[in-house]
Amino acid sequence: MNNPDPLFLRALNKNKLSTPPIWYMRQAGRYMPEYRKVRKKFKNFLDMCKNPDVCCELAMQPINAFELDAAILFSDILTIPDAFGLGVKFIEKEGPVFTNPIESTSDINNLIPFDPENLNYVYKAVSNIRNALPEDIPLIGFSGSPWTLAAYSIEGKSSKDFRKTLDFVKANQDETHFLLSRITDACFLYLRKQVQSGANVIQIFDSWANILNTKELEEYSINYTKSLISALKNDQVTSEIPIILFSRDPKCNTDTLINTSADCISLYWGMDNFDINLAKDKVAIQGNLNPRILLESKDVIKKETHKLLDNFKGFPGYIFNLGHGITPDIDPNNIKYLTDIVREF
Ligand code: 1CP
Repeated sequence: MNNPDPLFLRALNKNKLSTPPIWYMRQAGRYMPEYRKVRKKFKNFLDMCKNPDVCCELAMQPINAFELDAAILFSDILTIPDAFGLGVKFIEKEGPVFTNPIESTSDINNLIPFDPENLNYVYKAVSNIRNALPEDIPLIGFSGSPWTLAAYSIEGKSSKDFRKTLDFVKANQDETHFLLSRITDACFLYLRKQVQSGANVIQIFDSWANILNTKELEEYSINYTKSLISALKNDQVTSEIPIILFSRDPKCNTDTLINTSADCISLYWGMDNFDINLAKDKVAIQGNLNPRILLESKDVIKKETHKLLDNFKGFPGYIFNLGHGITPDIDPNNIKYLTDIVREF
């Protein structure tokens, strides 16, 4: 990318801007009719992710529809567990289901080595999307956090409380640490390859940080996210790439998130315990409109969005986004409306 100064990268560098850059978590997805049209052609969601041309088309859909300031790779965080041989399938209305989840300590000890080449389809999608994008629109590559990937791998599916995972972790602490370090190494190699293929920014999704108490969060999640970020910051290929950390409603204070050395913290909605004054000049901030607001009237959307923008006004390095992903029930016209009112503010 030759343009020195895309708005999104300026915000990630903690510059004060009159208009924030805008992108949305799950900006490509089921709420878009053009997505559903492509999705119909594939029975298994992961088969669609394994087609780099289709991933490129899907990543471009929200850019073309809403002229957003950043694109995100179209893929999924569960590509890594799939590459570890855990057999990830997506079942309609149920979500991801693993055919070989981690059920015992021997499953951890017998895990096959992670080969980043098994995910060549992802790197090809990255380079296709980078080639399709205008030069001044950065591309975000991503992975799950080690903790979130371990939680899915042990639970074997999604869950409200990940009870099975938490029981397993308590009973097998050393092996869990071994698993987390294996996944951390895999995330590093995977993200490095994404950057080599054209990703300009990295986002790490710790979507299940919320199920851990403060002590567990530090021990099983933050520690490994920190090592992943440190490995990326110390590698020649990735050292200059801004890193965004999304941690879903974590039970920790602001400094704990800042001390991960992420360049930007992506806030879950309603994270009122996060102190933006402490974050100022240390990290950029992304977020955090409650996506449910987008099911309300235009008046409510405008009122809540203005409230949020007032709150972050003048913050050096503010990126407009939602507090979590766009859900399938959201009307794309409201995404257009939201984008317009943020730019007009
Ligand atoms: O059938 C379908 O059409 C599948 C719907 C879908 C889509 C569009 C899934 C299944 N994943 C995705 C794409 C996706 N996932 C992207 C790229 C698209 C974009 O953002 O524009 C990204 C970045 C993700 C990341 C992802 N996958 C996360 C982290 C973000 C978050 O929402 O917290 C997580 C947790 C997943 C797992 C996942 N993927 C899909 C489902 C149904 C789930 C399980 C969610 C759960 O446990 O409740």
